[in-house]
Amino acid sequence: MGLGILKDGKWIPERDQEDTEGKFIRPSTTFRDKITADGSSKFKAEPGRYHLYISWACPWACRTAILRELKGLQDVISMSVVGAEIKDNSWEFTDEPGAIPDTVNNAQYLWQIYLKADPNYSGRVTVPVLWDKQTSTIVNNESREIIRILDTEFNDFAHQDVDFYPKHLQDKIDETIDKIYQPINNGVYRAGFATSQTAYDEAVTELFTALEHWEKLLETQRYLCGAQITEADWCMFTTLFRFDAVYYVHFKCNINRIIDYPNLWNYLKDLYQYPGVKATCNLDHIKRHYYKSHPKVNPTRIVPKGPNIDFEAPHNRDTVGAS
Ligand SMILES: N[C@@H](CCC(=O)N[C@@H](CS)C(=O)NCC(=O)O)C(=O)O
Repeated sequence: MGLGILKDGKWIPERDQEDTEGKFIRPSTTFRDKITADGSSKFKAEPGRYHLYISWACPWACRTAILRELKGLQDVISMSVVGAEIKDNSWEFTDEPGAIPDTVNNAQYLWQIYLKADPNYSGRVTVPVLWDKQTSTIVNNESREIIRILDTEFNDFAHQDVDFYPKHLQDKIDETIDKIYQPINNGVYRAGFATSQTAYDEAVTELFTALEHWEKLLETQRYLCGAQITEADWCMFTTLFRFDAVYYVHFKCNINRIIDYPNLWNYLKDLYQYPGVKATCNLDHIKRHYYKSHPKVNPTRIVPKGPNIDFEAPHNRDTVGAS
């Protein structure tokens, strides 16, 4: 059993690994439309029109759940949550704790949603998915674009004072999201899914070089782009939150743990304790997903008991960068 794929509208339970010389290459996503506040795209921001499909396990999907929560869009954009494990039919709607069934399309498997949007679809079936109930299609399945849509286009229906993409920091936020993507967000996957020593060595070295860089920077500023919390921090958060419980062991990212870096660890607790974030953090789904869904990486599919990590412990970040 491995990860499946849709080919010309047909579900194939096992796909060839996308790799070259043992390197994991993440293919780009295919639904890239935008929702706009003024309706200048075909998709106008309206309450009740859109639905978000996520997994609590997935760091990309959880970014979008965080933005939905923190912008106060829970009653504006509805949401389904798939079960933790990827099996022969990939992401599935189940009745396990934490999952939320698909009441919009009544699908059993996420690939059915992709086929509803495009009956001949070929490609990976990934979360997150932003769905338009009005035209019955997928608007977008790229987390970075979905968070931007939620952050900037739904302001008529969102908390008024919450903006993670403030005008004066926009270039810096985009640069930072770019900068952490390859070495950190995707870096843990490049290390974990590498099938050659060289590819693994390269990924893990880049990952820890990047972590050291941010560790140093966070000595003097509270957040990645300065004193203000932004989208870039939420992009970093979902990777750091999974790190010690999953990536350190399962993906062999074991040079250091996040709790070994004083600034990154306090920063992680700071973000976790931001009001609303906890509701999007489900370590049970996270651990079961990773350890049970990648039999090539963990053939016994045993889920480790630990580690115990106290994300509620006090942090020192309110004093950092205060002049
Ligand atoms: N670039 C995408 C990546 C999404 C992605 O790869 N999601 C993973 C879960 S962590 C997935 O659904 N994988 C299923 C598969 O590859 O078949 C994004 O940021 O939204």
